Amino acid sequence: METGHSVAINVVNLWCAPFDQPASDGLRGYAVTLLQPVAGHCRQRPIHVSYHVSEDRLYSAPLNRIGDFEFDDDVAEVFPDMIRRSVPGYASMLSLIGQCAETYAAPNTNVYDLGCSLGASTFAVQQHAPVGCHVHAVDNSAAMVARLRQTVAQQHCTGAQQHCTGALIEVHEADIRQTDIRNASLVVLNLTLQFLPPDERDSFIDRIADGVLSGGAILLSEKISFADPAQHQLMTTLHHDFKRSHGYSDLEIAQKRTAIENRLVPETLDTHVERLGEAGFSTVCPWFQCFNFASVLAVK
Ligand code: GEK
Repeated sequence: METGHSVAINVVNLWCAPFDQPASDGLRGYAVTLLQPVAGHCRQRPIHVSYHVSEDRLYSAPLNRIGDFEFDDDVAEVFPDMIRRSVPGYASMLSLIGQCAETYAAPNTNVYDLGCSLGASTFAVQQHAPVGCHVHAVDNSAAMVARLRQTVAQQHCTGAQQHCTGALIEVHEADIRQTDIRNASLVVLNLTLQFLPPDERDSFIDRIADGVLSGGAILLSEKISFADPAQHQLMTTLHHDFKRSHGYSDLEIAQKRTAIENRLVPETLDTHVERLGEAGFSTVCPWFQCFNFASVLAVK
């Protein structure tokens, strides 16, 4: 892969494909190729935005005190590298989000990407969403939102900058629990529900379901737990092996685990499927699982 501003990788790959060579500033680089919709036909004209993302070394040195994991500036800086090396199947999840947007995102409706981080899912949606569809990217991390706003501005695809003829992206710094969901053809929760307190999840999903149009969908990806202790242990071991094979040391894995255990509370796949059914989604279909990560498509 060449370095520079015109590396032709698409928006799904961009979160997964670091440059092979370090950039001139010594940081590992990511090529960001955004595909500008042209006159309603998405994916016709690639535009290129480049920026650099540091390698995730946040837990590589021994820490005296391991605080709770926060989506702060340090995390936002390394986030694409962190998620690529931590979530098995992340690229597949993004790819299906794009495909679902093609199927479900409708003109004159809203699509919500709740817990958007740096916008990987947002851009996967936007590439496939039709003209007249509003893509709302919501996150309560100021560090994530600031970076995403910058990327969106470079892409010239906000409502304020009318160069874009496809789906418009609106970025909101907000708590997803306070976000009004209405006229939604698609809601994406890609690895976000797991960060809400478990006792708030039922009512949160109920509220989303109320805002989804008939025939609309929710796409939920989560880290999952297993009711069977042997299965849970096996999948946890394989997940840690995955992280090790992507360059994390045992110390990094252990310290990150301590930091995140109070913040990320996984539930079983059955719990998610039942909750979505009870919220009023008529077809609830797990479509993907890779070790202890799974994704469910639910259609209203
Ligand atoms: C992706 N979807 O790349 N309100 C708003 N945002 C929240 C809240 C909340 N209550 N709680 C957590 N977040 C992305 C990846 S990351 C997943 C999502 C991960 C946000 C939080 O700030 C973070 O940006 C995101 O949810 C979770 O497709 O780090 O494992």
